[in-house]
Amino acid sequence: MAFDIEMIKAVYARIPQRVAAARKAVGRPLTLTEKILYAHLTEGPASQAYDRGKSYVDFQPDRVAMQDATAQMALLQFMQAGRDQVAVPSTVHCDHLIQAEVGAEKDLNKAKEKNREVYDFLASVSNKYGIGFWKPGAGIIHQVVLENYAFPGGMMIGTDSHTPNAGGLGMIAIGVGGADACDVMAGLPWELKFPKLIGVKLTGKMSGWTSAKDVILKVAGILTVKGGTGAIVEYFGEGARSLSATGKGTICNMGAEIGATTSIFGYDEKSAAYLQGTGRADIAEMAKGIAEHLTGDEEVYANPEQYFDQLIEINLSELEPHVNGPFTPDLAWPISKFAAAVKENGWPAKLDVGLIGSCTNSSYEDISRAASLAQQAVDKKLTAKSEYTITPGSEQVRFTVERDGFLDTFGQMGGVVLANACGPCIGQWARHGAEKQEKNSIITSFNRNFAKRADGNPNTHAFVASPEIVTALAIAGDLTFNPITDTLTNDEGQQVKLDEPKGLELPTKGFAVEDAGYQAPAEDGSKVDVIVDPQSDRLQLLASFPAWEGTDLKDLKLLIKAKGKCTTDHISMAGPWLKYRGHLDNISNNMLIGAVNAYNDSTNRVKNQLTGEYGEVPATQRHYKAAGIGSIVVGDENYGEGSSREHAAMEPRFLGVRAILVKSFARIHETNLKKQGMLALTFANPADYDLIQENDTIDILGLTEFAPGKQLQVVFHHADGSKDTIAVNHTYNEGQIEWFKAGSALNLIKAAAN
Ligand code: MIC
Ligand code: SF4
Repeated sequence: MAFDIEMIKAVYARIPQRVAAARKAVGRPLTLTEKILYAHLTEGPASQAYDRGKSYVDFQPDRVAMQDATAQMALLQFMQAGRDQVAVPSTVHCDHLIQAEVGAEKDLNKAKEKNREVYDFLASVSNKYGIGFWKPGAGIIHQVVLENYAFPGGMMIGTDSHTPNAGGLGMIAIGVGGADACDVMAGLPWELKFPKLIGVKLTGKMSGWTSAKDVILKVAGILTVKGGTGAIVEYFGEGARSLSATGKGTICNMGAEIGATTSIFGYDEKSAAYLQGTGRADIAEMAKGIAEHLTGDEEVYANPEQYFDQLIEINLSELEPHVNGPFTPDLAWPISKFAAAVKENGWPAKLDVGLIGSCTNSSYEDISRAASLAQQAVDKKLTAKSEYTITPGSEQVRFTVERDGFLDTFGQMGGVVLANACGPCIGQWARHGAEKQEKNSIITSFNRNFAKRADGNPNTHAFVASPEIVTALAIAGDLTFNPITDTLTNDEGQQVKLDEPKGLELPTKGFAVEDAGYQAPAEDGSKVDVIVDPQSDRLQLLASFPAWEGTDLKDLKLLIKAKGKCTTDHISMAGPWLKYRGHLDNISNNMLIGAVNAYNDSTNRVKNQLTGEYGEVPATQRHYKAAGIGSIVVGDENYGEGSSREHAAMEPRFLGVRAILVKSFARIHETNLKKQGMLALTFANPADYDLIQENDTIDILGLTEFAPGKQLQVVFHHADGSKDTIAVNHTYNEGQIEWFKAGSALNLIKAAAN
């Protein structure tokens, strides 16, 4: 059903020739990343070598994947592109809109009721345009993709930042905004700046409490949330070959948290085993046939420092389990140092909830290892002190782990199985008492832990770890517990120790499922109607953004100068706002409500320069818009880190913000801004951030000569009559400048289709 074998055959026929041509063009041995990238050039075999970190290159991805919260906007755009069918195999996955409250079945039924309009819309658009549709309850996009669609040597884009999960199976899989997905589905090339390469050499072999998650928790600590920007991370070495395909998926998945474009492992025996285990022995066979091209050249791995821009080495035999957090995924603590950190920083040591699963960590291996600890809790008469939840990544995994008794074991420990969906990971968690905003701690096997993300409470200290560590800590109910060294007192007053977790990479009886939740599209979709009710508060057809007026931008107001971390969760919060992802006007009411105003350290309180009064950010901007006045947003480092949601770019565009001026951008967000016809600018001198004052009126000059590599000027007119003129940088190439001029990239596609 699910995978497109003809497409894969064509890719595998192409790879050997393309790799040979690339080796000639580049003139040296190749990394795996280079092989796959060169094999997916739109223009055919490589005739030249590209400059890493500099050249914009056009690629032809093999697949597109979209999750429901971003697919709505992607497909609303695609509907305007003037095409009958998608040009490459594409799928939609209903996973983000299911709220976790009491347990899988009830929550799923409630979600189907509440989101009916959106699900119907997505199902009918998919049906019309030839897109595979995974119903609510089928699972989380990245797990479903890994089980059904990912293949070694392929290239995929997905409208979710954790799309790189498929790198665990040797695919270049990159998170993008919906406008990028729209281009590829319309048959246009997909553009990316040729990435830099970070090599991670894994030596040794893991044992005991350590798991694949600890590799990425450690890497996040080394590289930080910015360190992977503009780079693809390639893992290799004997240690890499010893990890299961799903373990590799976990590492690639959370690579999104270091800002990496994507992460990848080469094809090996573990990939073959996983393909076979998931009903794709034919792909394993085909991959074997070109195996030498599905990994980096030997010379590269023998002398990696010559071929990678940066090299990290990790010895898996020495790697300790890690716990990262709170509030940021790169604050990495080896478990032996964590208890002291909890005490020194005054983080609540009492652990309220442990949550396992999510797209990051819900493989058969993860669940079986965590269940081995739950079983010990039962056997050793330990009553789990924290609440405990399990989010399976797909119906196939859920069905199989239920069959094999693991869900029962969790039940005996007091665990609650949630729907196969994102749930608590994205604020879809009706957590009891969260509204009281009490200081508390939770630990998850998810990937992100920004403030408010899970339950909306800014005082929830969220930590990230492997499912094994989450389970052990939930049993203890205490963050300062180290399962490797410490004992616990059981119900009979005895001191007991947890043994090392044990599990299986793949089910011995094979995977099983009754209804995986897939719906194939109509052969001929031309008769399918897509209905959007004009009265709907959840869906709204898009109107085109206006083209550039052809002049410099003068007399803009400062909407907000954001201070510190400003992720996409701060710019366009998820949780309660997810319901408006298909309605641009309504969702714009969350614009920047989480960003901290540098002038008063408050959120959602900015000065309205027309009235002199303080008000909420969206309302203030709507006031400027009504008055026909443009504005700018100023931000700090790594602005827009985190998610791929293009709402964070479309909302300001829709409400009349003209430019985002920051110290630096996260990749996906910068592209999203460009696609929507916004100006994404960076300070040539980051210290100029300090020159902007709250009452400034701002001009952006140089737009009539807007050109690649040429700075623009920004003038801040201060209230006292003085002014500062600064230079700002941008990364627009010629094509992207056309998007700006046309008002958006989509406006150009529409014009070409008419
Ligand atoms: C996330 O993990 O933040 C999300 C929700 O999956 C997002 C996508 C979204 O905002 O819809 C992501 O990571 O891209
Ligand atoms: Fe869903 Fe969380 Fe994974 Fe994003 S990170 S896809 S919200 S489970």
